[in-house]
Amino acid sequence: MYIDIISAVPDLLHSPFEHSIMKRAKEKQLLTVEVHNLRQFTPYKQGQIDDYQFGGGAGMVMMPEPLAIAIETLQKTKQYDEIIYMTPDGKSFNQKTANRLSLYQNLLIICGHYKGIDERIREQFVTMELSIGDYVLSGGELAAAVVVDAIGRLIPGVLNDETSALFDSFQDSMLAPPVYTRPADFRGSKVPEVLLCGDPKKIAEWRHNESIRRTEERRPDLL
Ligand code: 6GU
Repeated sequence: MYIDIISAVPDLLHSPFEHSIMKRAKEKQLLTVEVHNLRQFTPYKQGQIDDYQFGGGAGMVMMPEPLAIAIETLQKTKQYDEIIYMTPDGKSFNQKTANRLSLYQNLLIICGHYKGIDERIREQFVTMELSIGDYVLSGGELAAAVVVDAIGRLIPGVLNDETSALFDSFQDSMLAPPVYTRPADFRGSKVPEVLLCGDPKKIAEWRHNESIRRTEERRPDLL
């Protein structure tokens, strides 16, 4: 999969994909993330990309021309399955959307800043608008990193044990069960006996029940 990201603050997106699972996805050439500096596309002097909003009011708005040029330039080499704008007024991103997006070939993600981007870019280019929760971030970059990470690990072949994403929280609308590692006795607190019994059926049953219990307790809205 190829994910292009347009950002006014590309430095914010340099580290997130260089570690752990995202690093492996890149090494295996299953996911290529390219971050594009919006300023490189502006036709205005001194790299201007934002301006005061018509009608007055505090805060700058990202101008349409640099964004349109950036999008059109990238579209010359790729046909995007979705052009996604990261915005707090977008649709709430969840595991179901991550699953769907992980099946695509080319995605373009636009990160907004300041008061957001000119509405005409949303009308003319954007095909999907995503928010990562009901709070406001200074820009779309951290939200884009969240979305790319959630999608990236779902691309077939990225996770070592291909089944492991199947047991993630939310993958079947349930939270994951508790997990334990060595030592079996940590300062007097012991690992549940069943996990040491060696019977895969019993262990699977225990995990399933713990998932239900945890979901009822913490996220009854999911059930
Ligand atoms: Cl996608 N962008 C910004 N700026 N704030 C957010 C968000 C996105 N999702 C939640 N808050």
